[in-house]
Amino acid sequence: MNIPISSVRFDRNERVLVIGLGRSGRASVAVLQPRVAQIYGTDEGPPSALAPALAELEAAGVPFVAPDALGEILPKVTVAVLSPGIPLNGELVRRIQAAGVPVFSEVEVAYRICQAPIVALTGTKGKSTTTALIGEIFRHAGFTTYVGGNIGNALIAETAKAKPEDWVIAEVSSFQLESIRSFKPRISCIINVTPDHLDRYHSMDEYAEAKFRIFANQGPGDTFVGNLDDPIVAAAPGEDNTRIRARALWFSREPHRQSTLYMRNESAIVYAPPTGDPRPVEIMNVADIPLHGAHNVDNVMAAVLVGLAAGLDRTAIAGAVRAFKPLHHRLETVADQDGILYVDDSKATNPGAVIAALRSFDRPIVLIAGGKSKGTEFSDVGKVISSRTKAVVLIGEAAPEIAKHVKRSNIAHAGSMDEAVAVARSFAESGDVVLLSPGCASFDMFASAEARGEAFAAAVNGTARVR
Ligand code: UMA
Ligand code: ADP
Repeated sequence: MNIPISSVRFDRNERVLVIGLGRSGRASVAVLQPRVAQIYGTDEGPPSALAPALAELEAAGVPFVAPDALGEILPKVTVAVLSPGIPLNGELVRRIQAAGVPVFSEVEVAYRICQAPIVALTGTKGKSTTTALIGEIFRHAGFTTYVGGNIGNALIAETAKAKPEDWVIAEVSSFQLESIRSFKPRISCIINVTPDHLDRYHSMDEYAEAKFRIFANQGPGDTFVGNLDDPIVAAAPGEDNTRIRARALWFSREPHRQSTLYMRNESAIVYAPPTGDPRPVEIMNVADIPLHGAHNVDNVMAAVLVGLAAGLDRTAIAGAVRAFKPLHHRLETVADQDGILYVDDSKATNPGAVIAALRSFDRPIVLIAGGKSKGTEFSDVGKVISSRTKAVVLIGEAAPEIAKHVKRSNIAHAGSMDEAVAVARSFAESGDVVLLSPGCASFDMFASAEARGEAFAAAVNGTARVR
């Protein structure tokens, strides 16, 4: 079957196979079922884990086809929608492609059905914080705004609701970008590219290339916003400066000839308009940012520059930043007991995020780190742990590997979060911070990074949190 992929419109001509029945796949089924001629679902997960998804499909009258029975339906399928957690080069996807079925990521489909302009943001760390902040900025400026994607709620469910005059703010991961075709955000943004997911990518180059797909389809009417201080992002335009066809706007922590937005004297965020009156304009004071750490100034600058690129009012932008509430599990203070601050940074799932977290405190730190490694090196973070912590309590599979790179600091090991908190508490004194910033995935001990953060807060407070 040879279908011109640019013409797939997800209408009554399509018979769709949804691959993966987690959040992304189930949302795809719900949004596409009323639009297309036929929809099927498949998933490689064990039946026990799939029970809720199968019940949902059955109630909606959507057939589930086990991966080994796909041969029977593939000749009828015109397009497949892929969940981000399923690798593009895995056996299942290759079998579907070999049958002549084009495979699109859910984000591509979300784009094809979307009537509103899209802001798409990627990066290794800071995506959710910055995406949520951009959402608040557009809301403050008076737009009906839909926020979704890797942040948790599938993008397709949001783009399906948006009207042409609204905005959609999308957090996109490298996984989601791997199988886009025509996805073309009005504004794209890359905040940083540091080592992560090296259990899925062969090299940093391959990982960065997946992120760079965010601007691949953009043209002169679009804007790219990038972090000039990040060497990989700054190199995105390529040696001959032709890879980014959109208008490129940069932000940096120091004033720079190329920067449209920068920090002045570490105290103010300043806009240097790229067109019109070139006089710099102060947007806000750094002290008014309600988030810890220099990395969050990068996140704020990214969000502010996206707002400016969309032509939003400067006062509305600054007001939204000042009113922003930090997201859960990102340097979130969960208790202040006997002068010891307990901070949940469970979403720090790669070494770069731990470095950013350790640099955010000017008080002695007792760190809880470890979990399931994603194939990253721990030597750089080991040096920062050695210089900035008084003790580190290691948990999970990566504990021995991290321990190898820690010098000088006290090292302890724990088999559970309760034990880790008890040991950390024994090292801490009034004026210290006990920081959970794992630098690893959670899946060796917990169902998710969120569950790990909840376990930390419960161990600290002696009880589960009620939200
Ligand atoms: N499955 C297979 N084969 C596989 C892998 C998974 O059949 O090889 C099946 C599983 O049995 C399961 C389903 O696929 O039933 C899960 O799909 P999924 O892993 O894509 O997860 P979803 O629940 O659909 O959530 C996805 C994103 N997950 C991943 O990218 C791994 C969520 O990002 C996202 O919030 C959600 O869509 C809505 O957009 C999470 C994530 O960990 C937070 N992202 C990574 C990160 O932030 O580092 C990239
Ligand atoms: P993501 O969605 O990319 O995982 P989040 O906004 O959820 O990013 O933040 C997750 C963790 O990453 C935070 O708890 C913090 O430790 C770290 N972090 C956030 N922003 C940055 C940044 N700009 N640079 C480095 N680390 C960051």
